[in-house]
Formats: sequence, C-alpha cells, structure tokens
Amino acid sequence: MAEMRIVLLGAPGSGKGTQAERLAGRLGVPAISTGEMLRAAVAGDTPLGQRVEQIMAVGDLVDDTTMTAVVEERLGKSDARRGFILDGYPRTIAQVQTLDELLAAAGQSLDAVVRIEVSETELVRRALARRRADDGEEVLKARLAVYREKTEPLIAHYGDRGLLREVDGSRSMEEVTDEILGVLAVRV
Ligand code: B4P
Repeated sequence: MAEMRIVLLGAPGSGKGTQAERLAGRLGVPAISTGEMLRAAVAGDTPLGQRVEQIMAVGDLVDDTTMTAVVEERLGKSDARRGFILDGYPRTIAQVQTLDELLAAAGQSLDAVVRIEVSETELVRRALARRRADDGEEVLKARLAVYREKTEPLIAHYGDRGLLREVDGSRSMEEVTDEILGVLAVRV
C-alpha cells in the first residue's frame, strides 16, 4: 500500500481517536494518539506522567517542548516509517512547525490534514457520555476554550497550504470513516 501521512484535526470529542484507529486498520499505518500516550504515562506513573497529570486534569495543553520529545520518539519508531495517522498532534502553531521540521529531516511531508467537524452540543453530549477523567463539564469547557484559541488557527493554516480536507463528524462512525477515505481519494 502507498505511504500515507495524515493529521486528524478536531475539537475534543470530535472522534479523532475513534477514526484514527479505524483508518489505521484500513490504511495499514499506525494510529498515533498523543492523548493516549500521555494517558498511558499518567497511568504508569512515569516521570512524564507525573509532569503532565495536573495539566491534563484541568484541560490545558501540555507544553510544546514536552510534546516535541514525545512525538519525535514515536515517529522515529520503525512502524511509522511508511506513514501514520496522527491524532491530537499538532495542536498549536509551534507544534505545526515542529512536525514540519521532523518530517523534513526524514525527507517526508504530510499528505493531508482531515478536519472532523462536530457541533458543540454534540461534543458535550459525547464527552459526558464517555466519562473520562477530563470529561467533566467544567474541564470540558476549558478544553473547548483551549481548542478554539490554540488549535482552531491550524485550520486556516493548513487550508492556506492546500492540505485541508473537511468531513462531517456528526454522522455514524462508519459514515465518517467512509467520508474520510473519500476525501483522501483512497480505495480500500
Ligand atoms: P485527546 O486524547 O486528543 O482527547 P480528545 O480530543 O477528547 O479525543 P478525540 O477527539 O480523539 O475523541 P474520541 O475519538 O475519543 O487529548 C486529551 C488531552 O491530552 C488534552 O486535553 C491535552 O491535555 C493532552 N494533549 C494531547 N495531545 C496534546 C498535544 N499535541 N499538545 C498538548 N497537549 C496534548 O471520541 C469521543 C467520544 O465520542 C467517544 O466516546 C466515541 O465513542 C464517541 N464518538 C466518536 N465518533 C462518534 C460518532 N461518529 N458518533 C457518535 N459517537 C462518536
């Protein structure tokens, strides 16, 4: 199968993690979720986990320097050599630049950035149904505000670069996956 380097962009609860797993299975490249990696570090009580636990608990973003180390190490693994579905990274303009640099150093570049769009009412409904530690109503509000301020500008940025593809994330998981494969022009 062809190499494929994709970023999934969307608000908390838009289904990035869900779609990353589904696409990874279809495209034969790993789903790389920075949120999952951080939650695993917290669960394992590693030095990284101890550093990020409080930040995540209040809905803030982990600092860009820490995230660079996390992502650089993960993208350096052999299973990511032929591509990846990045879920939850980049989330800031600084992270966009870091990712570009990491890929350029490996002679690689992104193929597409898929924005999964879901209304705020549906985001809140899903998060409250999921009941993860950072999904309480107050923390969720904080995470949405951080998303609007820090991550939403990435939509215009990737749009200007001609990499942005937009899909309606309010439909069923299967329909969203099919729509993403459609905008990526992938037949599997
Ligand atoms: P993430 O793990 O990325 O959390 P998320 O945005 O809530 O998840 P996602 O959009 O993937 O939703 P999901 O598929 O689970 O980040 C958590 C925290 O980690 C951040 O707040 C931050 O502190 C830190 N962090 C992570 N990356 C960082 C970075 N790069 N820089 C700094 N900090 C970082 O779906 C949500 C729910 O909806 C699920 O229950 C699912 O079953 C349901 N669902 C999904 N699709 C559906 C559909 N089509 N229909 C109905 N329900 C659906």
